[in-house]
Amino acid sequence: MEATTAAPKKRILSCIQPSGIPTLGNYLGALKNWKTLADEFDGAFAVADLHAITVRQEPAQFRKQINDVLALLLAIGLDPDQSILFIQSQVPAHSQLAWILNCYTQFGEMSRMTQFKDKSQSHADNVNVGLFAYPVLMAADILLYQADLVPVGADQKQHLEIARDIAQRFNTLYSPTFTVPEPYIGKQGARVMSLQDPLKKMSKSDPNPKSYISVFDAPDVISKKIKSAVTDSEGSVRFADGKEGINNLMGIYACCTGLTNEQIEADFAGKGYGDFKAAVAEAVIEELRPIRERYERYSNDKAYLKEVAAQGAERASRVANRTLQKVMKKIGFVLP
Ligand code: ATP
Ligand code: LTN
Repeated sequence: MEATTAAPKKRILSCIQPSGIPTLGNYLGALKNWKTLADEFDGAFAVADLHAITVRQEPAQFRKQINDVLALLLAIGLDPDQSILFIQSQVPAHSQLAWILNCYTQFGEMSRMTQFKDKSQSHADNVNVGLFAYPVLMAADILLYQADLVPVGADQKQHLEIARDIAQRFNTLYSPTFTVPEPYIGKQGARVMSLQDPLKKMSKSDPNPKSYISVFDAPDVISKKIKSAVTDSEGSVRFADGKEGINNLMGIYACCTGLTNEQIEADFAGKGYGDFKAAVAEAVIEELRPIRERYERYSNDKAYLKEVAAQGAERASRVANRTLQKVMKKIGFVLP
């Protein structure tokens, strides 16, 4: 019989910051796809806790958020035996490579990052060097694993571009060392907007909790928040300019049910916003129910979370240290 050698799967890597409780926006826009990606590719997924300290975190709360996000990765169906699931700070190579790459990154190129400009305005009292160097740490995350693909939302495109530039620069200066990562553009990731100001994206760091749905919100809380979502005075469920509140709810509904805008418009022709909002709430509750139930199981099992993190850190370190050693050798460090 003819031997068949399957091409190795491409490596895909993504991370999420434990900077708050993830929202329906994080879920529909990013996390929901990760399970599918983990089945198709060789996946590595991390809780980017080092990134999260670029803004001040309260220690007890921070510890809880890190565990919660790890529990959430399990709850969305990621399998720690299939993918590498880890906590970034438990793999020291991230900090080590980030320092090295800082020395191969120009002040000028970092100064052009729009997220830095935005965040230094919204956290004007704490414009720290970490906030400035954040994209270099992200480049280290990606390059350590020789990731071929990185699924990112529009807000992270510029950071991925820098990771590519840094990789190419290092490869040219020494010899091929890093895989140059490509953005992974999956099927149209939903961009979920704030329920209170549909011109702004739904964000877990929004001071008004009515503006977002957390993936762990109980059903009655979800219903209340959707009921009080800002709409318009027209009263008809259709997708159109100037109807951003309704457009957003239609987008959420479409993501949860798989219906198209045309089908939604037909289903709700002649019905009011009350009926529509009740249907959206029901769809969101059903979409999040299994995630929340599994999350509750995992988040209460601290011993299991610890074990998953330890196993993930070990597997991640093996890959990451290999790259780090290569880099250090090329630069001329004396290795132990
Ligand atoms: P913050 O709200 O604290 O600025 P964030 O909610 O944007 O953070 P991140 O951890 O930076 O959260 O993002 C994780 C992933 O979720 C990213 O891939 C990002 O593109 C995606 N994402 C975040 N908010 C939304 C949203 N409202 N709609 C769709 N995708 C989103
Ligand atoms: N900066 C990203 C989170 C992040 C990331 C990464 C994403 C940190 N390291 C590596 C992809 C690859 C964010 O805020 N969404």
